[in-house]
This record gives sequence, structure tokens and C-alpha cells, in this order.
Amino acid sequence: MSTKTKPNEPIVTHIYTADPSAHVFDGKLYIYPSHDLDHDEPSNDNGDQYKMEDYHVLSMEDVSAPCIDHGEVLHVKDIPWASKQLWAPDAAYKNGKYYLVFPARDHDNIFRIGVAVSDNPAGPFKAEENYIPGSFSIDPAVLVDDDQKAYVYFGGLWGGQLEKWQTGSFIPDAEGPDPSAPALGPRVAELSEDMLTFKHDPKEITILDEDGNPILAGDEDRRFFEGPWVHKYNGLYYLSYSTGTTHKIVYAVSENPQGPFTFKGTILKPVIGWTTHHSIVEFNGKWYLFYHDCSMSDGVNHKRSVKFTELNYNEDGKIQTIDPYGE
Ligand code: FUB
Repeated sequence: MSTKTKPNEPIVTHIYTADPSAHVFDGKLYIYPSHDLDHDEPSNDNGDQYKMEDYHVLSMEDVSAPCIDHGEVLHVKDIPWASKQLWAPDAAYKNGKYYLVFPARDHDNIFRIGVAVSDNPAGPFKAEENYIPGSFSIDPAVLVDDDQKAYVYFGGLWGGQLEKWQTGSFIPDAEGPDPSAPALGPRVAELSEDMLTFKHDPKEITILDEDGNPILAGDEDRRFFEGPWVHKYNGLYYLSYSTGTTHKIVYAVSENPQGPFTFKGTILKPVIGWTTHHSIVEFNGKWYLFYHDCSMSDGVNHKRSVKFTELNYNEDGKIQTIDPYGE
């Protein structure tokens, strides 16, 4: 735990971590990951093997400093509305407080998104009594824009249940669109001033190809699957996400935080393991991609480790594609 951190190596090795959301708070890098459990039970496409019960917060003074584990900051037993599966969280700072925004299954087995609050970026966090009214699915990511408006982006297919919300209510046996129909997009909602509710019903984000046509559900190299993240670069909004079945992190760009976004390319080639999940952060004048893979468990999909690497842009704003195991 006290060794120096290196790019493309697990930032901690004493626990399995995944789904890293990295932020700079108080001049330090804070990472809010999922905490994978070390079990050997079977896996399925519904993601039941991802049975995480708590969150830890990690931090680094700089990118080569030791990564500190601040310990357990929230446990499912302390979240009144949640029953299981604390999946990919994010954190945001507003109004002098830190907000951990996270998905979990409620007591009806439906994924919802909740908030827990702290005065300290390293927690501990106190969960709200109920999930955000009107929230559903997984993988929330919060952007607090330059004008202090806060947006939460979320959604995930398959185990993340996004297919089941196409009508606005939960249809347990609903399937995804036909491959020739537009793909399902992630959702976005502006958060209220206190960060605890949506200001409006979530809106579906449209992702367009270079000709202005919606990306289709059958276009598995480019369509949204899970893990949305939005960052700003040179005044533009960059929406990046996992393509799931084709295991890439790709991105699309817009002038508007709620889209539509135009597809641009691949950020991260496939990693060892089925899932891929990332965040992008600027720290001390450089940009970094935080991601995970399963190298530390020799490829066991639910035993993942967070890593990071530098991310570079071309002069035209395009992100250079990263090979996680390249030179
Ligand atoms: O960690 C559980 C799930 O796996 C996340 O919510 C997805 O993004 C995928 O990484």
C-alpha cells in the first residue's frame, strides 16, 4: 500500500477495485472505484457475480506517489433503500460538500441511483434514506459544469437493465431494439441545487455517426453499452463509454452537455477481462485515463484492478487511441 504508483499497473494490490471515477479535490487525485469481492462463484450475463457490498476511497498526492486506501466509506447495510450490488460510483463537489452518487439494487431487485454525502472527499459518506426519485439503471457519472449546473449521466445494458426502461416504466422482460434500429442512449438529468433530486425526467442522449445518423443497435463497435463519462476539453463536451460486447472505450463530442453527440473514435482498446470502464481527469496540466483490467487475477472477470495512463489529444481535439499493453 505504501509503494509508489506506476502507470499501467494496479494502483492498489491489497483489494480488487474496478470502475474508477477520478477527480481532483483539494489538489489531490481521489479515485472512487467499485470494490470487487474475491469469490469464486459462477458468472452470468446478468452480472450476478458483481456482488459488491461496500465502497473504498483511494487517493494519490501525485501520479507517482503511493496510493492511499481510506478504507470502507459506505456499506450496503447502511443504505436503507438498497439490497445488494454496489456497482460503479462517482463523486462530485458542490456547495462545500462531497456527494457519492452510486447505483444499487433496491428491495424489488431494480437498479436505482442513490446519493451519500460527506464533508470530506475521503468520506465516510452518509446515505440518503431513499434513492433519487425517478432514477434507474447503473453507472452514474456527474459533471459539475463551469456554470455550476450539475448533470448526471447514467445507464447500462443487460444486467444494468436499461432495456427495461424504454417506455419510462420498468418492463421486466423487455428486450433491446432490433439491430437495425437506433441504439439505446445513455440518460442525462440535471441535478437539483442540493444534488439530491433530478430537476426533470431523465432524457435519452442521441449519439450520431459522421453523417448525422443515429448509431444503430447492431453497430456494436460504436453503440453505447455502459459506463458513460463526460469531461470538457477546449469548451467541448466529450462523452466516453464502454461498447460492452466489443470491449472498447469510445467517445463522441458535442457543444451541448445534453447532446446530441457525434461519434469520434476509440480511446482504449480491449483490456484483459470482459468489462471495461474508465474516467478521464486533468491533473497538474496533464490528462489521465483511469481504467481497470483483470491482469492481477489472471483474467477472472469479477476480480479487477484499477490502473491509469496518460491520455493525449491531437491538435484538432481528437483523443489518441491507447493500447493498454503497448509500448
Ligand atoms: O462493476 C459492475 C459493472 O461492471 C459496472 O457497473 C459496469 O460498468 C461494469 O464495469
